[in-house]
Amino acid sequence: MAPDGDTVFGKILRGEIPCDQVYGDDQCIAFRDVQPQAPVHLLVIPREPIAQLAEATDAHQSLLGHLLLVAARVARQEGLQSWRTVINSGAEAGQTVFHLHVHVIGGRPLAWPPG
Ligand code: DGP
Repeated sequence: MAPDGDTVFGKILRGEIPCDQVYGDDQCIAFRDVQPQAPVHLLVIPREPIAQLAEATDAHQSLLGHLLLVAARVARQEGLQSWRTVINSGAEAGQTVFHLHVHVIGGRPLAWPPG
């Protein structure tokens, strides 16, 4: 994360770097992950720059629900009937971009538990 809290996803939201966007509304956008881990790998991000799920508060309850509903919407839009939603919170959990995001991963069999 940059010192001012900006991230690559902030740059995407401001249109400063391109993305393959598949959905957008007043609260969030969804776009294809640049390093896909499966045939379908989308990211749903809030327009509000919450750094990680650990920093979300009760004030974000509606937004967090909206992100999950959009995740399901874009998964179905991609033709998926089964998929995985993942939110990494914190570096040890694998979070690398500190702007809250929901991964939507599918299009192949997925093993469990994850590594
Ligand atoms: P995480 O490890 O949970 O923080 O996931 C971050 C994801 O963001 C990772 O799967 C790669 C993706 N990503 C990083 N930079 C970019 C970018 O510039 N564009 C897009 N589309 N995805 C990115």
